[in-house]
Amino acid sequence: AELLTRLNAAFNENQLFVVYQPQIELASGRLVGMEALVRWRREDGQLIPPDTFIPVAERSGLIDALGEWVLQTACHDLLRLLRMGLDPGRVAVNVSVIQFGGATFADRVLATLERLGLPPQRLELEITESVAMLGEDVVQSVLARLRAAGLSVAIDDFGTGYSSLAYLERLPLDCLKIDRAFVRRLQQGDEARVAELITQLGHKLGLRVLAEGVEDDAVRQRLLALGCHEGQGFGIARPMAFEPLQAWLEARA
Ligand code: G
Ligand code: G
Ligand code: MN
Ligand code: NA
Repeated sequence: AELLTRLNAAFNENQLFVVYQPQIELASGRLVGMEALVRWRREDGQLIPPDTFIPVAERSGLIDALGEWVLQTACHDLLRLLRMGLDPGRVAVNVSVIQFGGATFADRVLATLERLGLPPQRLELEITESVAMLGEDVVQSVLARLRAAGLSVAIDDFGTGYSSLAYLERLPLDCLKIDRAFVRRLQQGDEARVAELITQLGHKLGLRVLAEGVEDDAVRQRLLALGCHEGQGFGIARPMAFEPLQAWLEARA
């Protein structure tokens, strides 16, 4: 409860900000997108990790406003970059299960894009398996509606949740994100079997496969050999605030 009070205050006092981590096509190195990640810096300078405060926001209902703010911020920042002549591809925004509960979620996402004049193809939503697992008609119809409008949908942290594979065929999806726990094993020169299996599963289902936690070039090469399409991680670029991201994009242009 104390954390929630502070989070509410932080939200109202603009102590939250969004950083962006580039996502590339592994074969070519071409930038295809960036993931928006929320950050909380307290007045004393300390960073609170989202793993700590997102669950609190989810339990309290603050996640609706917070998630909406992240989405708006991410779309605004993308538009600013495009107006500077910088093209980061799409922006991928994490969406919590709770946000899907609101019947107006899809409307508000589409209204935001329209108001900013951003093509829906510029936005990807990352949902976790637990969201997908709801498997409810609601989730399915929200995703279908957004995809019909041109958005893409990624399953985040794939392979770590309490998931059944059944929803993979039911839900309209575009991308599987291999959790970095499986990618880390490639780095240790260890078993590649789970990462390989997820990649093949993605191929079978006609989905893009994006690996998280690509920390060096050796891992990138191993993922490429497995047939994984895209990646993000410290070995490519760290999550960056707007100005460093702008500089990073300018240096590549
Ligand atoms: O950036 P970091 O690795 O610390 O993120 C930790 C977790 O927090 C990740 O699983 C990520 O999906 C989640 N997260 C980051 N930003 C957001 C956000 O804006 N909304 C939601 N729902 N989750 C987020
Ligand atoms: O949404 P998701 O749970 O995937 O959040 C991504 C998180 O992973 C971010 O908080 C980001 O800071 C972190 N991250 C990104 N790249 C790497 C990496 O290469 N290694 C590790 N250990 N963490 C990473
Ligand atoms: Mn994510
Ligand atoms: Na993840």
